[in-house]
Amino acid sequence: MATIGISTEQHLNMYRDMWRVRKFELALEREFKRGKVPGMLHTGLGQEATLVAVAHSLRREDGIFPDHRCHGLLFLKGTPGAKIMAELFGKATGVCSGKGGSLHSADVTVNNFGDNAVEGSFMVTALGVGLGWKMQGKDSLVAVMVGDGTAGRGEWHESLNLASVWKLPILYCCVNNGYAISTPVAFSHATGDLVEFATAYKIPAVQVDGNDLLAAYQATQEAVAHIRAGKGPYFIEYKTWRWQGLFSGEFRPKEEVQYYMEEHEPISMAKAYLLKEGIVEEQQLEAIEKEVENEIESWVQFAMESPQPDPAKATANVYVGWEVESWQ
Ligand SMILES: Cc1ncc(C[n+]2csc(CCOP(=O)(O)OP(=O)(O)O)c2C)c(N)n1
Ligand SMILES: [Mg+2]
Repeated sequence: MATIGISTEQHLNMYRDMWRVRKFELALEREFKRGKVPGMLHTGLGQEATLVAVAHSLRREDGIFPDHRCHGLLFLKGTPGAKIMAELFGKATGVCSGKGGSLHSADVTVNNFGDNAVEGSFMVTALGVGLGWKMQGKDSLVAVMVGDGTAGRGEWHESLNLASVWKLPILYCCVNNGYAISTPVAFSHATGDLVEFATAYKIPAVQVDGNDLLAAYQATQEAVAHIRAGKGPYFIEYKTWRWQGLFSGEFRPKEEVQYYMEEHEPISMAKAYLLKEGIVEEQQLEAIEKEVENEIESWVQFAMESPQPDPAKATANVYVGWEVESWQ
């Protein structure tokens, strides 16, 4: 049985990928607390439906600029998951030889152009990629993953403006999880509905429930079709919620926490839909969850057993003109 033009296989693939993102982040958080993952950790927990909707709407040759909650998107884009896990562990087998970590991992083989610790800065870099591809006549697009907090940055506005003027193939994926660190969206922006910024710059824009997998997927599909037809950029505001604060401790009202973690939790919502529509049996979904558990733990195992990077290669691939080694 298929709904909104989605085959049963596609439903199951998306469901599986939501679990992959969830279990990847849970395993990472566990190992972070054990001191195995260096640096800071921001997870995409709670935002799985948005990440999967975007990943399943892109082709391998499309570009991504992932933000700090997009570990899941890094492997859903095509980089082997074990190499992403190893990268976050800072190991030599990581996709950037352990030098990129969470915030600077890139993989040009799948057109993942990497994150940047300066929020919003890659929004202008994305203009360059989009302009280049447009000039070359490619029908690829570049997806930019940005949080709500980034809407206060100058680059946000410069990027939306020029993308609109030049009709660039950019998909703005605004992940509005309600807070930047602990500041509610409406406290720091002129509007709490960030689509309004895009509309002001004459970019087609929609707001969608980012915890509702099918709603998010359908909106992303429409956006992608618009961009591939050469009509210029598109902006989607995915309304979602992150499980994690930026630091330990809960600052949000307990009713809100309960709502998003129990009643409006993306994986339970997807599961309820699949069962209600009779698309799959419950045992099939349970089997998927178990398979994913094993897959993710094998990535953790790989990362644990991998060697630390060679200090002699610390500067390789970091500065132009210095020793160059292959990333692969
Ligand atoms: C220019 C800049 N200012 C501040 C920071 C520190 N910082 C890291 S994450 C973050 C909050 C970002 O909020 P949002 O974009 O809503 O993303 P979320 O963490 O909620 O997913 C801030 C302020 C930064 N990385 N870059
Ligand atoms: Mg936010």
